[in-house]
Amino acid sequence: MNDTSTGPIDVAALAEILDDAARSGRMVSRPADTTPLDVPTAYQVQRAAFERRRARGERPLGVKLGFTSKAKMAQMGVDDLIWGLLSDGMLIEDGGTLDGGGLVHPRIEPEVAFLLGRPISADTPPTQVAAAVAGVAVAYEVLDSRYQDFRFTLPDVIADNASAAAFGVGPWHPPAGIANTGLILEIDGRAVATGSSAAILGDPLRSLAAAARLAGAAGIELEPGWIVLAGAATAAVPLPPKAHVRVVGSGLGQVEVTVR
Ligand code: OOG
Repeated sequence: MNDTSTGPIDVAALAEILDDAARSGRMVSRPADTTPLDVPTAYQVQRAAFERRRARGERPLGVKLGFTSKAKMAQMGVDDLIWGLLSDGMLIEDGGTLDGGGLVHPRIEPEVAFLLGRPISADTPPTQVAAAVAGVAVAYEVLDSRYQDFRFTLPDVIADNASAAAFGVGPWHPPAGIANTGLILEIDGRAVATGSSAAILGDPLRSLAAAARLAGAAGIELEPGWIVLAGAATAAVPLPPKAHVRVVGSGLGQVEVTVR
């Protein structure tokens, strides 16, 4: 990105601060506390910070939706959907390990993921969105707000790439209805959150349509091979050091990760 300065906000400078915070696992102050950060500018910051990842060799791998369930909106005190960008550097292979030492105060949440077989954009008719899905899987997302106490306004969290830190997906299954799939999040063998994918906008396919619309408005077409994380079905749970996590989705198998 070249022209990243708008009005009083220095988009490139803010992107650098947030990117450095994510890399070093250090907290930074909330931009909206001191600057009139609005939602469109916050997405510019998010994009500029993601471009820094790309410049280091990370590859775009998809998008994530946030605040798609009432439980999440209530937990975080916000009232709108957000989206963020995923890279291959954030993906943890199933059964792999996550370096918790590099994170500020990680949380984890159970999700469902879509694998795209065809592109979708803001213009894709809603009836065609399901046809673009090549696979579905159980997934988790590790969130790590770079802000103190995991507290933020909507523009703050958007600038911070929707708190994205890491994610994992289980084995892909052929596209099937996942409008009411049971999800269990276990930490060290104990169920710590349970929910249904129906909590995700009534049907996670709506999340996929929203992802296409929101990313499309920012000039990004969702590409074949990309992963879309539909958003959490439950509130996020603190992720303790050395935890072993398993997320089970009914009919979708499981995905595991160990924190080291
Ligand atoms: C923002 C990200 C929320 C979800 O699934 O709702 C999110 C946050 O809560 O820190 O990814």
